[in-house]
Amino acid sequence: MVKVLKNAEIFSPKYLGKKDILILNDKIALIEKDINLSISSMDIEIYDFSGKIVLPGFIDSHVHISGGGGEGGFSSRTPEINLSQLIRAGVTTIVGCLGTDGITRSLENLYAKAKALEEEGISSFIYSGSYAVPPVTFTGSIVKDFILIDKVIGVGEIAISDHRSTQPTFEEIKKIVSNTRLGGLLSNKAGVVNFHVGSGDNGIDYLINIAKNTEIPASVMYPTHMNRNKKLLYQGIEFAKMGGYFDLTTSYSTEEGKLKTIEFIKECFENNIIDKVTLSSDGQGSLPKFDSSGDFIGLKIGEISSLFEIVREVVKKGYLPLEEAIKTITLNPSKVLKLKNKGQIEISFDADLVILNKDLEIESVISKGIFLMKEKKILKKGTFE
Ligand code: FWO
Ligand code: ZN
Repeated sequence: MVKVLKNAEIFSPKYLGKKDILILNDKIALIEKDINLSISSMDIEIYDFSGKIVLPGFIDSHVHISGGGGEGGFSSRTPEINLSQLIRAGVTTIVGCLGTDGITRSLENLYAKAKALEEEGISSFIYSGSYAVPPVTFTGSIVKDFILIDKVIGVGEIAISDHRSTQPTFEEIKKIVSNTRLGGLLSNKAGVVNFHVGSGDNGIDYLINIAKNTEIPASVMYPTHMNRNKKLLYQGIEFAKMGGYFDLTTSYSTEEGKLKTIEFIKECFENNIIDKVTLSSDGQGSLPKFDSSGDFIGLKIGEISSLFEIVREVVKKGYLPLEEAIKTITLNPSKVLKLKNKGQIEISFDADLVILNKDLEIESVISKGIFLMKEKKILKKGTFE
């Protein structure tokens, strides 16, 4: 299967100018001006993308693909994600996770959903564990999970500084981080702990302590929801300066929350640490609200569409140039998660591409060389959609 995408403005994320892209099966084979193949025996699909922008397919490192929620009782358990939601959001690679409810949500079910999404055409990975410590695992051991379960690339989302956590001790957290480090090395995978950071005063103190006082590199620890408040953002910037990455959640329950996230991304750029920042959607996760006495007052659901929505707003406001802003959902997560062949428009990389129109709206999506959406029309639906 051979495709030539012609005349698009390419952001790899680095701006490559207007070039053609040759796709052979599921890989990017050539990026050059005026690619002309005259092998008549082959049926070559040629697409003219003049006036369009091509980006690497988006990587969302924190999605409750098999559902989440539950903080408001059984009827507040959120539904699993559908393939078309992912496609419309331009997400071609996801990492699935469990959250608050690691009891009625099983790792086996998370794994099956990740396999289903892979069968339906995108690239999927999962975190072992859930909020709780000790973490739920497939095999009874974090290290074994990395070695035996191919899709396991990390452990998460492990909750700290949150009333819904198991109030883990520093020793317990050190054990999880060290086992994850070892598991990642032995299985030749990222080996990161995706930490759910709540609004508690201690923030990511544990992580900064581990990075400062043990042999474990900061890059093993990957805290998310770091845009929950200003104090956390500044801890994240401190952590990035120690070599760590940190993640901001794009789903929001209020307009003011959305604007805060956009301002925080600008602040990261101005602090010259945007290369250590990723965005993730928390799609299908719950966004619960509790009152001052800790009583549940309601919840909304995370939207995977917020991932690029936030990036688009940051660019439209002129806070970051497109090639810098899209790093947060392509190149940067591919580095944290050590996803070879993902996150860039490069020769021999997977042909995962998002095509935007001039107004930066997602028009077409290609995953592993296959069109899943063309001119806003979904070409591949989930089995039961
Ligand atoms: C965040 C996922 C939160 C689930 O703090 O952690 O609750 O298990 O589905 N969501 N608990 C949302 C904020 C970052 C806005 C989760 C949720
Ligand atoms: Zn979370």
